[in-house]
Amino acid sequence: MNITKDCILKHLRENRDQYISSSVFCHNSGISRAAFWKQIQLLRKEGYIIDAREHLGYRLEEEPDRLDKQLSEIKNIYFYQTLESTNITARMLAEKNAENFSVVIAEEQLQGRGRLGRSWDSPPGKGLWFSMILRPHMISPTAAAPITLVTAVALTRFLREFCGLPVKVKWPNDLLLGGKKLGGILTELKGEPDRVDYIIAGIGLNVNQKKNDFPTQLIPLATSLHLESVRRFDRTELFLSLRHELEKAYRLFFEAGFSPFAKPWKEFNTTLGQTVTINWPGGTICGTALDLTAEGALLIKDNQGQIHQINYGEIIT
Ligand code: BT5
Repeated sequence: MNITKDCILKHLRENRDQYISSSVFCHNSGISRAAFWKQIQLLRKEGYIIDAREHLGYRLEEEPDRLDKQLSEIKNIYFYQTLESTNITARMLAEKNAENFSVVIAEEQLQGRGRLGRSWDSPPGKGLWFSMILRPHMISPTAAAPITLVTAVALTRFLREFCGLPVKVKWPNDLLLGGKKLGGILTELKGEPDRVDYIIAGIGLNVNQKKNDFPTQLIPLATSLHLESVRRFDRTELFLSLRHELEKAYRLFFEAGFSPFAKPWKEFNTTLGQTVTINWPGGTICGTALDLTAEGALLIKDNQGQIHQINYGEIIT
């Protein structure tokens, strides 16, 4: 605990609408100007926006958004400040028999992962980065394959209904808003050929980022709920609602299969009807995305008129 920093923060908070004089504060508290300045820098590093004006002093403009620490008191929620990747920690916990529907959430990921070795930008205080552990009873990996689409439907439906935003899904794992990437899903599975041991459903959702919070190369590609709505979202509340919706969707999927999700997926998707190039385990295929089967496979009609059923893969154009 840093008492000097906490005292400065308290003083800034108590005088939120005005500038505080560093010389008066230093005189009253007996700390040096250099120490004061160092603590201001530390607070800024933690995400506090503090304006400094010559002759006026310092004013607190914005506090960092933090996930509520009380999350860690909720059963089956594993809350961390910083992790390499919530999917990695979830897998470790799954190996140690963590319960079905346990969730690992981190304020920040240092090596957030996308698919195929790509990375996922996961700064603190801006988004939701979490992974749910699923332990379906007696289901084969093939039957579990549409879990990414189920996740996309549950997230999209919730964001549409409760945030009023026209979120869309791009096969198989992208959430789009205003044509840019709002979120992504990374599903990993451990099992035998005939039986799933556990599934890790990793979800990354951009929530309160402003444009310049994204790395330069992502600015033209990525968006957040805030950027598309000008609202700021309470990430703790959003996370708890999403967790509830996801759990409900997974229960239905493991009970009834993919068919209840096919209709909403078709309603939300941007893929059907498009000419696409897809990399899949059978190679690369160009054609038109015709339909989604009741089992969640994508039907592609290639340029020779042959129809292919694709369960896994990725659209490259
Ligand atoms: C994904 O991969 O979209 C899956 C992302 C899953 C992230 C979650 S966070 C919690 C859990 N723990 C993890 O370690 N991961 C999961 P993919 O389709 O491969 O997309 C990756 C590409 O998206 C990158 O190559 C970038 O171009 C772009 N990207 C990276 N970070 C982004 C962000 N924050 N917002 C939008 N696009 C991003």
